[in-house]
Amino acid sequence: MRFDIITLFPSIFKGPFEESIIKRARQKNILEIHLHNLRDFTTDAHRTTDDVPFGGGGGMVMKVEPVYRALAYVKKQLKEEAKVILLSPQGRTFNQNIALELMRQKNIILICGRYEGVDERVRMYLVDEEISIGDYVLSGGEIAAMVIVDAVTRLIPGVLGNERSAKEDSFYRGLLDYPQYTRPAEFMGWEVPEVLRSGNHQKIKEWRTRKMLERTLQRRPDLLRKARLSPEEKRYLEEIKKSDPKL
Ligand code: 9D3
Repeated sequence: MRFDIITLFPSIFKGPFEESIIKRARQKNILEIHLHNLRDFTTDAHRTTDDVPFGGGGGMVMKVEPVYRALAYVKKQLKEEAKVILLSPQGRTFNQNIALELMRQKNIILICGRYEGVDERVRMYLVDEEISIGDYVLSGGEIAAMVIVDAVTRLIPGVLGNERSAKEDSFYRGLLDYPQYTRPAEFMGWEVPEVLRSGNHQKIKEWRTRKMLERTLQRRPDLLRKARLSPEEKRYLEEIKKSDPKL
């Protein structure tokens, strides 16, 4: 899978993309990331990427021509079609389902907005879809682009080791994780639940399932309404609700 990222600040990406899972995926050639400086696609002496808004008002607007030229440059390097995504506060809110959808693409071009906004013609004529990562104000699309690259990369087959498949991720099921512990079994008098040390794998599995449901019910009941539960899980959930009338 190949990502091309069009940004005014390519160096923001260098640290995060040279560590851990993304680094390994790039080394294994499962993932290719190409950074493009939008300023390199300007044609004027001042290398201008923004301008004042038509109609007046405050703030600057990202110009359409450099984005057009950057896209043309990237697309001529690709053998197949690319999905062009603009990161912007007006986009569809990113989630795990969108990550799964994007995983199916061979090429994704991410355009990172800056300034107070992007010339509307970028959206109208150059972009396939617009994505936001949530309802808070960022300084630009760069961190949002990193979020998308990270979430999508971990879904590509072969990126995560065998020990931990993407399918095990709790969000894949739409539920929160159960509590986890590691050694020592007791620290400062704080003990690991007995069941986890019992060696009874049937009991452990049931405990984890119950905790997963209990936590999701307490913290994210919205997720539970959407999750598909087995008859057994539904029974556990009813028991949890009965045992705590507040839930
Ligand atoms: C919605 C805020 N706008 C009010 C006039 C101004 C504005 C603030 C910040 C316009 C653009 C930005 C830069 N943000 C992004 O480019 C962005 C973003 C975000 O701010 N929040 C969540 N996801 C994203 S994706 C790109």
